Amino acid sequence: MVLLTRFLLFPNKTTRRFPAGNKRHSFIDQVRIYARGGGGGQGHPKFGGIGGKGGDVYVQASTGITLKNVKSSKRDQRYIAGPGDNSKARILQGGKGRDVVIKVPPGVCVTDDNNRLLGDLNNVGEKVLVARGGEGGYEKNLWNGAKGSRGSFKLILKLIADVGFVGFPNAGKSTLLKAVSRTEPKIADYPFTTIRPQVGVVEYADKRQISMADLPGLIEGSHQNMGMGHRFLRHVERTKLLLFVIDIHGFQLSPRHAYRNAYQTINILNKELELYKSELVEKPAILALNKVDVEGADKLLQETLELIQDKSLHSLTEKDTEENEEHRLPISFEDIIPISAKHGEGLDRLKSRVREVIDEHYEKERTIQDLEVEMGRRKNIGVV
Ligand SMILES: Nc1nc2c(ncn2[C@@H]2O[C@H](COP(=O)(O)OP(=O)(O)OP(=O)(O)O)[C@@H](O)[C@H]2O)c(=O)[nH]1
Ligand SMILES: [Mg+2]
Repeated sequence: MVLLTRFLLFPNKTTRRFPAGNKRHSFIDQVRIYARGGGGGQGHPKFGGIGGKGGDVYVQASTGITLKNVKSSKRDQRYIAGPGDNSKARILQGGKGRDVVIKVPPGVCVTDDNNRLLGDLNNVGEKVLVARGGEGGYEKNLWNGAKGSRGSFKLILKLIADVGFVGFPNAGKSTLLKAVSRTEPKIADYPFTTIRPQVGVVEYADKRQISMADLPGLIEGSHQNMGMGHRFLRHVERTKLLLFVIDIHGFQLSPRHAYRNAYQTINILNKELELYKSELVEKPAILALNKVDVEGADKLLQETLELIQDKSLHSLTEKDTEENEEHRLPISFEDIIPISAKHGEGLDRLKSRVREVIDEHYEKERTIQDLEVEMGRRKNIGVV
């Protein structure tokens, strides 16, 4: 979809095509696997011996690994644990079958084929059981070891970063990441330059670090997976703060598409996030209005700020105003900051506000968690 759009939109700019061949797809954020627990060993009816349990298959978060490693380490992606040992006259209790542990990077969530979540592996060492080994043979199962459980599973990587950039293509997200961190993302004057998420780390004077994820541009219909929207939207799920990066001059995907002013792009992004997952609009958010250095920005800035402040005026896209109204859960921005990512204007303020908002939010979360723990403890005391 994205590929096609770019070819149609920029037929003449062949010199800066995407990287050749597989390189474009080298970022793998989803792998499908098949896992089967080992069968239980046979029991020994004569001596009452019990067969060993079959091995289990786990997925575990580890360091120094990517989903690409997982994908390339095994062509068929079938993970089968070892069978339990049969009970023998000399060793009545059969040994347990060999476990298989599939190592994945932190940030992976594991679902079954029906997209039911089995586990979120956010921290190194956490693991989830995907296929259980069968029971060993004993009297109740007539000494026959049971088969292990089996199934197909998806390992889906959701980026973990403190801040996620949300914006239309060409808004200046990558330029911003480059300006505030040491990352060197690709920047160009055409939409969909960023085709995979990239995380940069912003370091403050006191060495505090905050990670920021530059995400590919979203478009109208991203929530329905237009332009691979789901692949990109899911990466904002785990961020603590959304940073809307908006081109104050608006956006037009191509001459065939409608022009959207800055205010409209904010509303469309709001809607896309909400329709993808309504919890997303409850995340703390900051609005950065970019490209204030370009001529005409002052007037546009003033107009946009007025529109944002005048909540009764929802001048959305004419075509789907009703739909938007129906779904709208407006994001309330913690702050609105005019910036020029290219020339560094407003970036110090942006950086310090990002930090403050994260800290405020984190403090709040911790207090609630502390309270819950505290209450849990009290409850326990009551019960005991
Ligand atoms: N004048 C001006 N140009 C900017 C500013 N920020 C970004 N640009 C330009 O806008 C164009 C797009 O910038 P990118 O950083 O690639 O935009 P992006 O949001 O990452 O775009 P995608 O990756 O396609 O989603 C580039 O030509 C940048 O140089 C700014 O503050 N002022
Ligand atoms: Mg980009």
